Amino acid sequence: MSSPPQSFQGSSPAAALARRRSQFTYRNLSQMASYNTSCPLRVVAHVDLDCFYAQAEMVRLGVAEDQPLAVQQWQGLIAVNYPARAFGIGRMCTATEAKKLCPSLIAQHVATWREGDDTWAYRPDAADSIATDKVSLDPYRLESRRILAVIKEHLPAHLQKVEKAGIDEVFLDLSAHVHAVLLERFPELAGPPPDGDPSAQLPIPPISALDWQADALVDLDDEHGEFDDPDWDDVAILVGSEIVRNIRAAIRDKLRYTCAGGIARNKLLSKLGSAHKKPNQQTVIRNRAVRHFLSGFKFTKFRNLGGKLGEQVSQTFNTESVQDLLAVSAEQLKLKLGDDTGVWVYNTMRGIDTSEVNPRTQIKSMLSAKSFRPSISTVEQATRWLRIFVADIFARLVEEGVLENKRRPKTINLHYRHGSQTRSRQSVIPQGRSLDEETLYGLARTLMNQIIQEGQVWPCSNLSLSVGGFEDAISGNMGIDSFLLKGDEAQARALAPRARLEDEVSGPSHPAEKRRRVDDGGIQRFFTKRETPPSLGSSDAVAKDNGGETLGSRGPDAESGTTADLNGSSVPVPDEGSATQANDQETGAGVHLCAQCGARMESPDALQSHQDWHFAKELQEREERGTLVFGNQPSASAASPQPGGRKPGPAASKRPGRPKKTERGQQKLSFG
Ligand code: TTP
Ligand code: CA
Ligand code: CA
Repeated sequence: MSSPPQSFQGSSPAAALARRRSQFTYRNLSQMASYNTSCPLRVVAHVDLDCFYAQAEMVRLGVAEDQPLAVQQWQGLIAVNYPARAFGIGRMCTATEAKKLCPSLIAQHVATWREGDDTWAYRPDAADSIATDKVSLDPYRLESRRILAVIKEHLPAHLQKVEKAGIDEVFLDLSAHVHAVLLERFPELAGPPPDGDPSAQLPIPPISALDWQADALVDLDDEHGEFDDPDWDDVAILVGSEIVRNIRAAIRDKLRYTCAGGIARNKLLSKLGSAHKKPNQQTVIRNRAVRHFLSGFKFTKFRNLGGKLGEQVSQTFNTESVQDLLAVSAEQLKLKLGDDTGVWVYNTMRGIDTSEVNPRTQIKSMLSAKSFRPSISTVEQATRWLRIFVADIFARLVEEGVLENKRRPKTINLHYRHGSQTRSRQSVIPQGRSLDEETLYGLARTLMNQIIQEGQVWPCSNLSLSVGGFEDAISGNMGIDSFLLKGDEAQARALAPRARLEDEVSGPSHPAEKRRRVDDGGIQRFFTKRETPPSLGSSDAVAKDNGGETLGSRGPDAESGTTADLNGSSVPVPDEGSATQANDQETGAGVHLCAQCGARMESPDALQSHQDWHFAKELQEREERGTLVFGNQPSASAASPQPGGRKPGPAASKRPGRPKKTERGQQKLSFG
């Protein structure tokens, strides 16, 4: 931090005279230190690992960097490294096709759980064992954790704000860190404002050119030129990009992973930035380049506009282009989309995003699941899978410190899918003695027996077991966010996860279970993050019982980011009745398009795996939305959002033209 500012060159006295004050104020500068999300000098970065699972396998196997490698799941590929991409291999290929394109390709199958084994393993026959194996993503979860640790190590402990936004990506709010660096490098900023007036403008930066090193710089808007003197926002973002470059180098040196970075003034832009140049590069989007950068995009590529909301906006205005939407006035947007959504879309098209980077470190819940293709039809089969789920979850609980009684879950939940119906049962995990695998298994069996006793449950197409409501076993506290709420709100916050789980119970109720409806205007609104875009439609945000079917909303109870089940058969596909849109468009050539991101898949299975992945990711996003509560505006919209692009289950996909049922409240729950 104390190194001289080599990246800056001195400004000519003439230029300095020409513009004596910065356009930013002392107040703006101090807003950086408090992570003010409207601060015009804010610096946010997004870091995303290159071809993550593929790199994890390369590191594990110690293969050369130029060796083509892909990660296989059953017959499909779920990650492809860049040397393999050069052969035209992508996620849409089958393993066989990929080998044809590149005979030297290493196609490494993911690790799997298998009945009878008490741990996951890399097995040579896994690809042919879809009926007996379940994918384990533990190896990637562990690597993800190591990478996160390196990132945190390389940021000052008291000036870091890190949000794990997925298994291979983080957002960093670097504002306070950059603020500290600025004060150190430019002592003229450290003094009090003239006359103590915080609205006074800062002196201009004593430099005329910035050295961006190897960063990709996005071109500037028309009215700006590269020779315009830099202002403090440019300097701040440059310091941010130095920090990101150092973090990337540390990840590379310590763990041998490469990643891409995006540095900009908010999450929306930094995420677009990291995707701009891959692999192993970082892109800077200066404030003066935002308009130009965004104008070339389809808005459906933006965070939160990839799913249902984006689709609705593009249908309403008959375009997907940012450029077109820029011509639409705020008034028109509000008229067509409602006030909140209209304003949100208006701002988003202009690169304005005041959503917070939310540090989340503690796991809230864990999920282990499998979709059966073909379905299973006996208690014995189901019980065997329960064993595997329990082993999977218990291993993760051990990592969470359950043996040392550091943290433990309070509830266990079993979801069961038969045709278009989902049933679920939950129970409380008895406290007071140490939790072991047999206890968990016993509870899971009891839940399963309750479901089976209802009759008409076979065949079963999906089973998923989750534990949630984690508590710190020592203090029993509810987490820092509870303390930031007052009275009733905190109470609601504490009760809500349970209320929602109960609400999911469908089918004839177990006599002991009291159904509880969560009122949209009450508890749910505290589950909304400020950043959540307003959504469309009615205000019923609760997954609703539908004559024996649930809507498949799992509530915010799936382990996020680090979930074991971000793919294929290990993730529950949503209920047929829950889909609000057709996600699988079969084209004439037998190509299957993912309606959510446009990816082309060559087989229904590949599409299924891909969409299961979207689904798991959305569960994770829902968890994010569901767990952050401080100081947020009440907005019922995303209280329990339904994943936007969820694919109907296999049964539904055989009937592509079938209209999907839309339940009250669903419309507004669905956006990417
Ligand atoms: P991504 O970050 O989307 O992709 P990637 O890291 O493989 O490649 P890139 O260099 O373009 O960032 O996803 C992270 C991991 O999530 C990926 O390595 C594997 C998994 N994944 C799936 O299992 N299925 C999917 O459909 C996608 C998109 C990702
Ligand atoms: Ca990635
Ligand atoms: Ca990613």
